[in-house]
This record gives sequence, structure tokens and C-alpha cells, in this order.
Amino acid sequence: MARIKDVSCLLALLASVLATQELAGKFKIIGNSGVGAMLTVQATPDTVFIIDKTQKNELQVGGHSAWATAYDLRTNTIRAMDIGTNTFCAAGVILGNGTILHAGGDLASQYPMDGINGSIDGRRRLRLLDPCDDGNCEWTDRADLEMNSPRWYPTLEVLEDGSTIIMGGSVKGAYVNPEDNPTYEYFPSRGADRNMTFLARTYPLNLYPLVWLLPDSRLFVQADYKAINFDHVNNIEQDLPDIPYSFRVYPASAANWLTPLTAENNYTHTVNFCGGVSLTKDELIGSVDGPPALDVLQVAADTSCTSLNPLDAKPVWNDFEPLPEGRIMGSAIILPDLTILILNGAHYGTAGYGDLGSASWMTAGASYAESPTLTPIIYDPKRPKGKQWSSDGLSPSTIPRMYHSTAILLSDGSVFVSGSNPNSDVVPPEDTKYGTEYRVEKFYPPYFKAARRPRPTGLPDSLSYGGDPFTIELSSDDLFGDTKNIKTIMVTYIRPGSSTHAINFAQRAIKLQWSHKMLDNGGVRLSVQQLPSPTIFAPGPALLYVVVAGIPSEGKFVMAGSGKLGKQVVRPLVLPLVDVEPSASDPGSTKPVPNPSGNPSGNSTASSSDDKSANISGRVASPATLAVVSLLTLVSLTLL
Ligand SMILES: *[C@@H]1O[C@H](CO)[C@@H](O)[C@H](O)[C@H]1NC(C)=O
Ligand SMILES: *[C@@H]1O[C@H](CO)[C@@H](O)[C@H](O)[C@H]1NC(C)=O
Ligand SMILES: *[C@@H]1O[C@H](CO)[C@@H](O)[C@H](O)[C@H]1NC(C)=O
Ligand SMILES: *[C@@H]1O[C@H](CO)[C@@H](O)[C@H](O)[C@H]1NC(C)=O
Ligand SMILES: *[C@@H]1O[C@H](CO)[C@@H](O)[C@H](O)[C@H]1NC(C)=O
Ligand SMILES: *[C@@H]1O[C@H](CO)[C@@H](O)[C@H](O)[C@H]1NC(C)=O
Ligand SMILES: [Cu+2]
Repeated sequence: MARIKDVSCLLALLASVLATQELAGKFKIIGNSGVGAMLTVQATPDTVFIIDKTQKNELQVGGHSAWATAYDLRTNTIRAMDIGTNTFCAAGVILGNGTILHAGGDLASQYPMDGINGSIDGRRRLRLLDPCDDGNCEWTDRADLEMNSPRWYPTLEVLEDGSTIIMGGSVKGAYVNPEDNPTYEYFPSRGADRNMTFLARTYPLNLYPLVWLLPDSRLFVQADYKAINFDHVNNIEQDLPDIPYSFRVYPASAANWLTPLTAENNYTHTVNFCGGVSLTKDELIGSVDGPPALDVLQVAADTSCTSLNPLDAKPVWNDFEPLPEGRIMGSAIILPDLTILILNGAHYGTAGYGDLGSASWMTAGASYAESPTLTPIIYDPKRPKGKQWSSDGLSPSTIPRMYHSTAILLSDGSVFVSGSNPNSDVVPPEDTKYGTEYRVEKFYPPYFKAARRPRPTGLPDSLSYGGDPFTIELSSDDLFGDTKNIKTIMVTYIRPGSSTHAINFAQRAIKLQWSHKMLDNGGVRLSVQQLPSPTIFAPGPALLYVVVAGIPSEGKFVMAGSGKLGKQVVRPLVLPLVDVEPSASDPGSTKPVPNPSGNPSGNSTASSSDDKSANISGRVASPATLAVVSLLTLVSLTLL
């Protein structure tokens, strides 16, 4: 800041900070998506890419209605993007090299569209985008880049080499799966489709199977009431117990997430499901391409929450605190402070929509859901039982976010909320109960109350698998002037994923361990661990946050791994040296301890260090740290 010639500018800045503080716990309408926001994905700091289905949006591109836009978060303006094929109910991920992949779709729209020629069948299409913030990137959508087979509602998950598996889907669209495609393939291709018995066994409630990569390279897969661990390389399915109470996949669309991975939880992969619908497929489904068999608008959404550690020796579903209000189509968002935000969705019914009047009970327009759940809720397992889910201090939205809504975490720690269109084409909100919603909101989690956010310096551009820790610094102001806040620091690394149909594909979070060293200026230097392994956090860009006293910094997109597809280099993980005091002779040293070969006995970690435990001289890791180091070394060596 040069001269204070512009006092009004400073005042404006101050006013905007205060205004943002006012927004904590609230939604604010920030702009317009131009097309229905059926899928949203962000991989660069300032732009969210939005994809709709082919429908008659007023926004034009290339002589026809647009069905994709780039939303500029700096200006809250959109740029129409041209996509050649029908993107209806496809899926997206960010590959290990940072390119966004969008796969699948449906037949050409049944609604003739002006300016569109011939076939725009998108069912086999693979669309790529190298994301940008300068307005100079476009989707490639070419007939020579296609999947083996048609996939409407496929699931994508990023694998440890940064490629993606593409699983399941239907040959064409309907309410549930009218014509199964119980196979999987990869991008980049690894050859022909492979059969997947699990998908055949869970037909027709197998659209968008819920999938997470596990540390042993297998995939947890959930559909209907069933679940497996899937060795996709050798095509071997290990049955897990059925999921209780409710089915969770589309069209029940329960909120779902992987527990943030931390050293304290031993990076145990825990899958979580909240809400859904307590109906069996026979109760729900009339015919696979007709409306539901019963008046789903009267069927209350489930409140149950259940979780599973798929790699436990004897996996069992563990209930945890139920939702205070039932919810279908809730989007679960892992926030920078590792609490879980759920928003969007409804109290009754299911995902999907039908032709108007195709069932006598259809009283919510074409929507198969009714009564929007407008109030967000946050899960924090550190709170006392009975209060782990809480909407305290959170205000409701004014905008129903029904079927085809989306939510993703942004780098500033707010959540981009958009979409809602339980209609086969554009229907203005004044013409039906739940019309096509173009308004975009940001939801500001409670940490926006902070007058100042930490501004760490020295954040890296990439994280490696194993190897030496990296160093970042926080100022005294970043510690809010109180060194006691050091012990509250969390370094979190979050892939927000790509949001569609209440799923954030490839969303996951890891907490990185650190040690600290006080600086003469009252700030602190942190030595932070690298990633344990590419199965625990697959390659590709993700947001790095530093959280102090519950207040996150602005996230930075940092590449996990080499930035290239392919086998990643994995070195032994060197944990940060347990904290040392600053010393005049050796000011900046945060030299890591070499990997010890101690015997793991499992307990606390370096990140719980406080001022007392910090005062370990001689650079010898504490027994607990030794335990963690060797545990991690063990994990990374055994897995790869
Ligand atoms: C990422 O990999 C895909 C598949 O090989 C390729 O099509 C794309 O161009 C790559 N992106 C970059 C930025 O190299
Ligand atoms: C439609 O097809 C005709 C004939 O192939 C071609 O001349 C025209 O440019 C096409 N229009 C669009 C919008 O693709
Ligand atoms: C895959 O399934 C199809 C249909 O059931 C069957 O015809 C085909 O032989 C199977 N392929 C393999 C490799 O098992
Ligand atoms: C931590 O994980 C490893 C590898 O998955 C496992 O062998 C070990 O028993 C776990 N330890 C604890 C304390 O959960
Ligand atoms: C781990 O630490 C906690 C509290 O610091 C303590 O209660 C617990 O007994 C310890 N567990 C082991 C296995 O040392
Ligand atoms: C750290 O230990 C040294 C040597 O035992 C002592 O002089 C110093 O006061 C300690 N510092 C803290 C913060 O406990
Ligand atoms: Cu859909």
C-alpha cells in the first residue's frame, strides 16, 4: 500500500471485511449461473465451471442454447462455453494432471433445440478441460474421444496414478436404471469394459454408485443396500455387510463423505452416510422408466447416519448421531476446519422428476421431492453427544435446492451453492413449484466471523508422496497475537471434488502433521509433513489451508504428486521434527529427523504439540512421534 491517497478505498475495504463478518452463517446470492448448475467443479482459484444438460437456456453460444458456463468468482460474471454433446447426468473429476474430465451423458435431448444439428448423443463422450482463470479455455468434446460403452449416471473416482475409473451407469435415462451397464473402464483407457457383478446384483438401484479409493488400492463401493471392497485390477469383490435403515444411492441420494484422514485416526478410511429413503426397491419402483410406485412426496426422508471402516478385519456399520431433520439430496461438504457441512435437499420424496401428470400424486410440479431443507447443518464430532449436528448460528437459504443442485467448497472457505431444476427443460420459477434456478449463492461458514484470516507465507506449489517436510510461516497477527493459538493450528488439504446429484466425486481431506519453531518477531515457522501415499490422497490439485483457532486461511490450490498421470514417486515419509526452540546459531533450522525404525505403540502426534511439548531439545522425536513416523513409513512402504 503506497500513499494513503485513497482513504475511501481503505474504508471500502474495511466495510467489505465488516460486511463479510456479518455474513458468517448466512447465504448470500452472488450471481447467476446462466445454465442449470447440474455439475460444478473448481480447479483454479477464480473460476467455477458449470455444466447443465442440453436444455433451452436463454444464454446462447455457437448459435444454440448454452449448457455450460465458466463462473468468474472475482466479478460474479459468466462466460458461456460450448459443449457439443448432451451432458445430462454425467460425472466429473479432476485428473492427476489437473485436467478436468467430464464423462457420459444421455441421448440427444428429446426437446428439439434450435441451432443444433444431428446427433448430440453424449452417452459415451469424454470431455476434457484444462481449467483456466483467464477466460481462454474451452471444453474439448470430440467424437474420437469416447468410452467403450454408453453411461448415463456413471461414477468416477481418481486412482493412485491420477487416472480415473469410470463405473456403471445406464444405457439411457429414466427415473432409475432402465438398461443396465454393469461394467467399468478407465480414462485413460485400459482396454475393453470389464463386467462388475456387484452392479448387476444391485440393479436397478445402482446409478452413481458411491465409491472411494482405499489405502490398499481397492475401492469401497455402495449401491442399493449393499457394499463391497472392490479389487478393480483383478475384478474381485469382497462383500461387506448391508447398509442399514435406508438406501443411500440415487434416487435416495443420502449425504455422503469420507471422514477426514488424520494421524490421530491412523488415516482410517471411514465412509459416512446420512439421510436417504427407507424404502426397498420393490416399494419404490413401479417400472424402471415410469414414476415411483407410490406417492413419494409423502415419504419422509431418513434421519439415520451410519459409517463403516471398509478395511476393518470385521467391518460393521456404526450408527452415529442422527440428523435432527430428515434429508434427501443433502450435499456433504468437508470444510477447511474439517467439520462437515450439509446443505441443499428436501424433507420428502426422492431425487428425480417425471412428466407432469404422469402420476396422480404429483403436486410439486415435475419434482419427486417436496419441502426443501433450507437450513444448513454442521457436524462436529468434537462437540458433546446430542449437539454434534448443529445449525446454531446458521441461517436458512431462501432458495429451494431440489434435484440437480450442487455445492462445492471454494478456496476462500465459502461454499458455492447453485442449481435446482427438477424439470426436463427450462421452466421459469413462476410457472411451477420448483422451477429452473439460476441464482448462485455463497454460504459463509461460521469462521467468516473472523475480522482477519491467517495469511501463511511460503505455501508450496506441490506436495510429494513422502520425503522431507515443507516449511511455512505464520506471523504474530496470524496467531491473533497469542502464542497459545499455536496448539490450535491445523494444516488441512482438501480436494473439494466435483459436485453433482448430492455427490462430490473425489472429495476428501487430510490433516497434515507439523512441528513449530517460534520466530523472533512473534510469528512461527511450521515444518509440515508431505502426503503419506497416493492411495490415501490421489494425485491432482487440492486446496491447502492453514487453520488457526478455527479460522482458516484462504486455500491455495497445490498439486498432489508430480502433476502427471502415471505411477507416482513415493519416498519414505519424513515427519517434521518435534519442536525445537529458536537458537541464535541456527535460526531457521527445522531439519527433520531421519526415519527411525522404532516400534509403533500408537498415540498422539506432532500436530498436537503445544508450548510445553514443543520444548524438546536435541532434535529427538518423542516416542509418540517415533511411533507415528514408523507407522506411516510402514503404511507407505507396504502399500506401494
Ligand atoms: C492429462 O492427461 C490426459 C489423459 O492423458 C490428457 O488428455 C490431458 O491433455 C492431460 N493434461 C495435461 C495438462 O497434460
Ligand atoms: C449443421 O449442418 C450443416 C450441414 O452439415 C452445416 O452446414 C452447418 O454448419 C451445421 N450447423 C451447426 C450449428 O453445426
Ligand atoms: C460380461 O457379461 C456379458 C453379459 O452378461 C457376457 O456376455 C460376457 O461374456 C461377460 N464377459 C466376461 C469377460 O465375462
Ligand atoms: C493403523 O493402520 C495400520 C494399517 O492400516 C494398522 O495395521 C494398525 O493396526 C492401525 N493402528 C491403529 C491404532 O488403529
Ligand atoms: C493416548 O493419549 C491419551 C491422552 O493423551 C491417553 O488417555 C491414552 O491412554 C493414550 N493411549 C495410549 C495407548 O497410550
Ligand atoms: C525450554 O527448556 C529450556 C531448557 O530446559 C528452558 O530454559 C526454557 O524455559 C523452556 N521453554 C519453555 C517455553 O518451556
Ligand atoms: Cu440427474
